[in-house]
Formats: sequence, structure tokens, C-alpha cells
Amino acid sequence: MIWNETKECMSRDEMSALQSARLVKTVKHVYHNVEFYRKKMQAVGLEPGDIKGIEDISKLPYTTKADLRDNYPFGLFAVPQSEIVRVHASSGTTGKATVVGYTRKDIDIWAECVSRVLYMAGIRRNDIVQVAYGYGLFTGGLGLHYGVENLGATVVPMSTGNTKKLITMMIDFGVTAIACTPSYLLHISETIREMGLKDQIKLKTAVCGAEPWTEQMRLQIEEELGICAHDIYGLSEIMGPGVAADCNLHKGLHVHEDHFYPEIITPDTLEPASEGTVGELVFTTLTKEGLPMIRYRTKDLTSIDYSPCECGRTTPRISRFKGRSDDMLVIRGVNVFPSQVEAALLDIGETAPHYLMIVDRVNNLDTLEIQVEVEEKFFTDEIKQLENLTKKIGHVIHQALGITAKITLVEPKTIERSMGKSKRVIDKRNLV
Ligand code: DLL
Repeated sequence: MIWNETKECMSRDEMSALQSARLVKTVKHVYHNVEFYRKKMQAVGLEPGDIKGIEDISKLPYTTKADLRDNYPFGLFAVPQSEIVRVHASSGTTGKATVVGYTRKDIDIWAECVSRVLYMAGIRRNDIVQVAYGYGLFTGGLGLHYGVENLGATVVPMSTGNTKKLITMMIDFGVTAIACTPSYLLHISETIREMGLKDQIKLKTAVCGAEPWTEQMRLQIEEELGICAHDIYGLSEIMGPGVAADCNLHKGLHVHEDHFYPEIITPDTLEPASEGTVGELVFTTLTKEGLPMIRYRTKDLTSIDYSPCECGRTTPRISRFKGRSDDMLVIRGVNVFPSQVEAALLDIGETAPHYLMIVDRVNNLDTLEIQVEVEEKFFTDEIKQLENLTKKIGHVIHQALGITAKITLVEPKTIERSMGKSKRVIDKRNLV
């Protein structure tokens, strides 16, 4: 597939017409092929014919992560399984993962969206791009990988893990661009400095995302490495990385609105928020076949700006994220819900469900400590018992969250009790 960027430069009227035609088609597709959507539409007296264009979108009901969980694993897929060529998965609020599926065409469109982001970041065919997002069920690694190939640049599929090897290859291969989480890039940068190799790297661009980061952090990365750092956003439910990204002016993230229709709503009232006001980002996919999403509530808080960007692109821009309207944390690029910790502790049984998650950033890497209250007897018995329980909890937490946490066992009543909403998380990272 030859990649081009022309669709990003449509007039607003042309874009609306395209979005309308695509929405009408998507609504028919889900109504006829997904029982969940059909029932939801019928419940509010809607038929596919009632959706005549993009202006009718607000008639449609919202979809949430809980709907994906309730229909685990493939219940919201809109095509027979034989049409699904790939699945990915991310953490759900409890033990069950959120599973997403793609047809061949979905995979091609995803690659095109990522190619646009890379192009916007100044990456071209003669660049060598190290992809250091995790490969596997997470959408980061493979998402970026196919975007680089589709653009025609050279991909080095590093995945995460061995930082020194990554740096050696960065130098030996003459790597010019990298895609990874911003916190990992800062860690890479620090290691490059410690190894005294800064003058040997040819890096000029980074495409970072999958976790919240500040403009200050972006500027720090640019300064430390002498490169341009770009923000890339996406979520598995909608596609993966490449739903939006910033151009070289860094004045918000351009949304690929020909494929993903954005709305901003007030989370409390679910009413549309006015342009420029911070609210919850909602997406409707306009071209997805495998897992179309109708008015999916991302829980990510941002605002939208429809004024044309000085870069020449006419797509709307969302501002850097202001946090989330739920309690999901993104730690080292992994989505973590406090409820997962609670469920894991309850499974073990020997602990009280009183815990505190302390998230910090040390040497540019996220750390997670979980303080857990355990029965008094563990502190009076042999020290071995305490150590064994610490190990056991550490193992169970790793299995539940997919990341390692430092476990600190504390005596009963150590963790502050609350009269209202309990405070389960202290996030010291100052990300917004
Ligand atoms: O994180 C997809 C991705 C991979 C994006 C690589 C960018 C680069 P999920 O694992 O489903 O997908 O997590 C999605 O991560 O709802 C946000 O809360 C957060 N997130 C993703 N990108 C950004 C970003 C991938 N640039 C969730 N800034 C989203 C802030 C981000 N938060």
C-alpha cells in the first residue's frame, strides 16, 4: 500500500461529508452484526435509518470499558472470527483483560495512521527507527512496527528490556528515530550519558506516548538528547497508537478524524462540552470492521480545538491530557487499576484489603510500592513467614498487573482510614 497524507488536508465540509457516509455505514454494520449494539439502539428506539449523518451522532448510546468486559472476549466483534487476523489485549478493571480484534483492512488502516504520525514527526523512508515499546498483547510494539514498515523506513524491533543492547545497536545501526514511552526514553538518555556515548548517537526524532507526560518532560528529552520529541496517543479499544499525535509545532495532538470521530463530553452530565473546555474524550470509529466502537468513553480528560493549525493540517487538535476521569493509572506504559490490586489481595486471603499504592518516578522510571496490611501474628512470628508472604504477594501482584511492585507489609491499622472515598493511591509523579 502506498502511503499518502492527502486525507488530512480536506476542508471541513469535505471531512463532514466523509464522516457522515462512514458513520452511516458503521451504524448499519454494528446494528446488523453485534447483538450488544442492536439491543442498545433498540432500547432507545433507534434504527440504523435514524442516523443520517455525523450530526446525528449524539442520538447514539455510549459504550464503556465495562461493556467490553461484559462481552469478554469476542462478544463485540462485528465480523466472523475467520475475518479477524489479530487480537491484542490490555488490562481491564478486574482480572479479565480487554480484548480487541482487527480484520486485515483494520490492520492496514492502523499502519496508515501510524505512518501519518511518523511522517508528521519528520520521519522518512531513509530513517532507521528503533521500536522500543513492548511487543505482544500490548498494541505499542506491533502498532508502531507496521507503521514504520508501511512508511517505508527501516524498523529495528527492539521491544523493551535490554537498554545497553539498545544503545549499542542505536550507535552501530545509525538509528535516527526511536519510539518508546517517554519515561523509558529518559532512562535511555541517562544510560547514554553514563556510558559516555552521547556524541556517537545519530538520533534526531522520538515518538513517545502510552503514558501521561508533561510539556516540561518533552522539552527535557529534547534538550538532553538534542532531538525533536513528539507525543503520540492512542488506546487499544479504538485501535492502538496513532489515533492522534502532535506536529512539529507541538500545539496539541492532531486527531485522525477521518477514522476516529472525537467528541468531548462533561463526564458528570454526559452532555457535549463546548470547544476549548476540558472534558472526557469520546471516540466513534468510522472505518473499523472487526471491533467498531460507538461513542466509546475513553475516560481521558482533554479539550479540543477546531481552528486550523499553522502547520497546514485541518484536523482538530486535542490538548495534552489533563488526567483521567476514572482511577486508572499508567505505570511504565501499563494500565493499572487499584481494583486489580484489591482483587489480587482478596484472593490471597491472609491480608486485609487495606492497601496503599505509592507511584513515583525514580531515575526517570516509574516505581510502584504497595503497602499491605497483614494480621498482627505475622509480625510476632518468625521473620521467614513475613518474607514468604511478601514474596507470595509480589508474585500474585505481578501476575495480576503485569508489572513488578515493591511490597511492604505493614501492621494492622497503619494505613489511614477514610470517612469518605478511600485513598488507595499516592501518585508523586506530578504528571499534569
Ligand atoms: O497505550 C496505545 C499506545 C501505545 C499509545 C504506544 C501510544 C504509544 P492502551 O494500553 O490501551 O493503549 O492504553 C491507553 O493510555 O486511554 C491513556 O490514558 C494512556 N495514553 C496513551 N497515550 C498517551 C499519551 C496504548 N500520549 C491509555 N498521553 C489511554 C497520555 C496516554 N496518556
